[in-house]
Amino acid sequence: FLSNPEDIGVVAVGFSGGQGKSGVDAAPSALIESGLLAQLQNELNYKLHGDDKVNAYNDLVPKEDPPYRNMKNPGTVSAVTQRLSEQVYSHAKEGRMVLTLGGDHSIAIGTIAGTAKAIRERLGREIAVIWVDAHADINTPETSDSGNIHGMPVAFVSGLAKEEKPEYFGWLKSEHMLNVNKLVYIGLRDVDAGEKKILRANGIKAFSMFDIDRYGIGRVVEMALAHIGNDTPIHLSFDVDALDPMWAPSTGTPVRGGLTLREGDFICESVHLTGNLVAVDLVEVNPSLAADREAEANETIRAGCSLVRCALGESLL
Ligand code: 6HN
Ligand code: MN
Ligand code: MN
Ligand code: MN
Repeated sequence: FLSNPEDIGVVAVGFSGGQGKSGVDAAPSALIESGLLAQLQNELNYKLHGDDKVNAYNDLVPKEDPPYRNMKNPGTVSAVTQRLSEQVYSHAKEGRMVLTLGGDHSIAIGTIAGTAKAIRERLGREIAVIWVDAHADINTPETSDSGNIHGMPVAFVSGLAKEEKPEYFGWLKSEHMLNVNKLVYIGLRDVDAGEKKILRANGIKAFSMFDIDRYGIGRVVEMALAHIGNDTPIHLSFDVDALDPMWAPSTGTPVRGGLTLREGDFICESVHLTGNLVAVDLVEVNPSLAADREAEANETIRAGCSLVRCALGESLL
């Protein structure tokens, strides 16, 4: 194991500034109230470290945060992800697997930066990232139509989007960065034209829903893991919108034609089985976006909990 098998650092990130819809900041408390951390502790026998109280990071929100290079809330997202990167780093450098409950997907700038730095220092290794999502989240500020930073985290953390100003992600240094050769996507089906160009130009490995229909989830996960290589520390960043809206309706940018819950769980189980998992993000659960609040929000929360438990080994017999 590349992390202590029994220790998990938990970071609950109540943050929605990477996109425009409120409610995604309420996901960590909803996941925790539904019993997720209790299950990890009591049923899967993990020792949990860190806060089960939710970070709101209100102290980091600047008085004014005008758009910069077309990005919305750039100062806020930069400051929050920088602080988050330090929190994740401090768990990962102790050898704990890190579980981050988001929040919108912009927070992956912080989680990946923190894991990458800690694993470089502790193991002298580069991490790999498995990004499970309907979207590629690799817009640069210039290619983005929306200006929402949750559509840009991969560009920043891989250095494809460059910025010097420390208050606008210039705090990201080479030790925080992800090598795009060690990135693999699963579940894509809504990729912007500018993002497709970026994926092609950089030869980034991506398995879309087409590939899943064509090869089946088993082969796709096998190919994804083969691309990363044996024995590589893995950071799993799971956007709940990778799942079909049938399973995860309460999310900010749902796209039909997605993964079944079983396919999502299978990805998580397979990553667990490698023994190389060092960090998991679960993001974009938004309990307030539901046509029928109770039922749809609860379904989405249940799906999110299932994914996390599978990544942490629940289905092992
Ligand atoms: N997410 N490609 C779109 C954009 O605004 O850049 C959607 C991004 C969605 C981000 O779901 O984490
Ligand atoms: Mn998404
Ligand atoms: Mn789109
Ligand atoms: Mn995403």
